[in-house]
Amino acid sequence: MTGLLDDTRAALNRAIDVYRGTEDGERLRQVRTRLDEPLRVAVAGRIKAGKSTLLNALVGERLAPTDAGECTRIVTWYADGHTYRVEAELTDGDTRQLSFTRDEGVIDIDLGGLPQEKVNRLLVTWPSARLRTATLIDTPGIGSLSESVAQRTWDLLSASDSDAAADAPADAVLYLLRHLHSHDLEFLRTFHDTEASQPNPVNAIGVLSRADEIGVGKLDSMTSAGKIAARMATDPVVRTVVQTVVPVAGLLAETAATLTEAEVARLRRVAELSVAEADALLLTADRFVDRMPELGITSTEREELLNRFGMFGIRLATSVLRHRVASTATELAAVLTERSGIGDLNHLLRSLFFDRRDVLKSRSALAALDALTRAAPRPGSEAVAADVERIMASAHPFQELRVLSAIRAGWVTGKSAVLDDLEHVIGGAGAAIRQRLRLTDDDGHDAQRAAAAAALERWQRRAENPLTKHELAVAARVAIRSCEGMLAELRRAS
Ligand SMILES: Nc1nc2c(ncn2[C@@H]2O[C@H](COP(=O)(O)OP(=O)(O)OP(=O)(O)O)[C@@H](O)[C@H]2O)c(=O)[nH]1
Ligand SMILES: [Mg+2]
Repeated sequence: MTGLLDDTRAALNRAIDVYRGTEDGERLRQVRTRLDEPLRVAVAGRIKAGKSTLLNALVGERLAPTDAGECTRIVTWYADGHTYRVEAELTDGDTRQLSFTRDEGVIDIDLGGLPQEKVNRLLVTWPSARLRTATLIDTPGIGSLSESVAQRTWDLLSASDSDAAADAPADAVLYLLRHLHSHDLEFLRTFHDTEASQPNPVNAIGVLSRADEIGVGKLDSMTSAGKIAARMATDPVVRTVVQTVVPVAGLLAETAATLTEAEVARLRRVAELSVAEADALLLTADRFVDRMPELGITSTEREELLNRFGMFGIRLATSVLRHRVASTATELAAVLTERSGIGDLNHLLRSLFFDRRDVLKSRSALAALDALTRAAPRPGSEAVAADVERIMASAHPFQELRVLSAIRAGWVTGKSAVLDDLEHVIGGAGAAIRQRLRLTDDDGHDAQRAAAAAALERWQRRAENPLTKHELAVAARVAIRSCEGMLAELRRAS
């Protein structure tokens, strides 16, 4: 894996020489710096899909503004750093430091009179262990937005832009999809069409967002959401754009991460009611705000609870408190986190993005190089283009990603069990050996060795079988290399 990063760095160094003295040379140095920076993950989706809330849940702090405010319409980067700082990058190239306030953990950025359309992006630097693994990019919702805002979001997500080296797109994307919004599929389709030659699920995860609202906030909402997400994940269009779809109740996860004892005290009042009384009170949001004034929580406090938990969250939290499954804020937070689905998303982020950091980083850098050599050829740039082509064609991780795309695009066909095995072996469900071989944490070294050897034999047989279709045979050869790689890694570890 270090080999890949080293090769990429060497290609970048050559390109920096070739473009020395030009504006592009400076950009390339930025691309090189970026190789060593945290992965950049963008959160994208339609307006009000719950992007900012989910971002906050991932960081564990209420950094991104949700609901109102002009800042929700500006692309905002959240990066780890030593100091708390907010910087605006203006469309004319200038940067300006902005002031901000923090109230109950919520940060509020003051644009200082800057018109929102003059701001290219905001960069929020925030000391945070979570942001050390990945820089998170909050994007304005796509759909019913001004063209320029939508354009900026596209630029961010599309690596094929000729200015890619300058605009530095994200390395990976979380797409938020909402149930019953046909526009979401439209959105995915458009994205797919612009990159028709290279469908690319490899760096994207789909999130069925606001999952608690499915089934109108009933206590089994998350179960229904799980079934819907699983179904969405088999949709051919969805599969060409994202690796998988997970349901997440971002609001619940955000609130769990930032829960206060005062909030728990208020919820306890409801939990102390009889089941019948509580059920009647929690029938609708309006009832919850208006009924039972004797409860000792004001209607403003009730509205705040609604904003923080949603109806599902209030029902769940009060039921958990009543049954003494949890009694403190810490205990309740653990239950809410568990139920929100954020753990599953974190797990996917790790196996599909963070464990593959080097591949995704190299991929972004090579895409930038490729775009530059095409857009601005100059003496020596053909050699750079040749470097890029050689690395892309020969590096095994890229071959794996290509096979994964090809399976998802329907180019590689075969029995579904065979394709499923293939996807796993090449790392489609995670790059770790246990994930590739579908083993559990209990499976030790010997079990892994045996499974890898069995997989190698299986794929060798398929590759050599004259009845295997050409595309599958090509994919099988990549799978063989993956198996050999696993065996070599296991030998080194023993
Ligand atoms: N019930 C529920 N509400 C949510 C969830 N996530 C977000 N919301 C609410 O949906 C509204 C929009 O959430 P945001 O996080 O601002 O959504 P966004 O996609 O960032 O919106 P824009 O940036 O304006 O496009 C807010 O009122 C949130 O409280 C969720 O998981 N469950
Ligand atoms: Mg937002």
